[in-house]
Amino acid sequence: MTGEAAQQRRDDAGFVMKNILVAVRFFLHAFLFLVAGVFGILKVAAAETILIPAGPFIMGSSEADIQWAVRQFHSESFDWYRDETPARTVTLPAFRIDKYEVTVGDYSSYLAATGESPPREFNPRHADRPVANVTWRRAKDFCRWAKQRLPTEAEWEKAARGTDARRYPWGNEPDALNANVRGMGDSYRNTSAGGKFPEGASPYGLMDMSGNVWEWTADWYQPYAGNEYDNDFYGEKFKVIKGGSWYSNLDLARPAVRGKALPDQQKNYIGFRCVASK
Ligand SMILES: [Ca+2]
Ligand SMILES: [Ca+2]
Repeated sequence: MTGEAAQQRRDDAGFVMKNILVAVRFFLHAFLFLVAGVFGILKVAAAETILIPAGPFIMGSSEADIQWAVRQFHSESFDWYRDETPARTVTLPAFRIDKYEVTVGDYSSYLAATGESPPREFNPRHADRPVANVTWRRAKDFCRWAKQRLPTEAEWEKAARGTDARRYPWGNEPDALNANVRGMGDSYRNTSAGGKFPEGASPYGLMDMSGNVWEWTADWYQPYAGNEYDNDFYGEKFKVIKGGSWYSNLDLARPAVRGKALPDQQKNYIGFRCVASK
């Protein structure tokens, strides 16, 4: 073999080797991309949910409950609480509800997948904090994309209070250290990452049902069956929001409270979580 032929063969071998490496690298990248994509989808599709069993619970506030609230929070008027009455038994089929409020990270995945524009003040670096500044429609669209839906007011309240008519997710006492509410006593001036208040968990183990962000429900602000209170705000104008926020006091963080917001409102204290029928 001449020196030239040997050189040619080495060059050929090098060429083949280089092509194999390029192909391997290509397939490796394709594989990693696929894995990342699958996990990205799974991460959202598999947001941690909790089963709420079928059965009755007590929804709303009794006269004794609102008398307690007026005394406890030195409120000027019983009228603030009339829409929560009467307390009554509501029976629901089983459903699954998100353990946490929908986060900025969850919403980033949604934006990447759909090409929707981000809500106001959206900061992807706060991935584990609840997303806020979303209209009711946007919240609804997110839940549909995640193959879920917004909770009804009744579903939300049962998930928050359980079946024993307690005033808060954790019990009856208004403990300011169990939720991210107004002020820095709980260490957070604004929203906090989901699950920072394990002592404030609901009987089913849901996090941040009191405080952090108010949460959109599917329902219009309508009078409860048996509610005699004359209220101009009832009707198909406001959607009910639940749980109070980092901007609310502990009175508003009671799960029986019926907050209300216009469906197109975007507030830095309103977010949401999703449910699915069992
Ligand atoms: Ca706070
Ligand atoms: Ca909340």
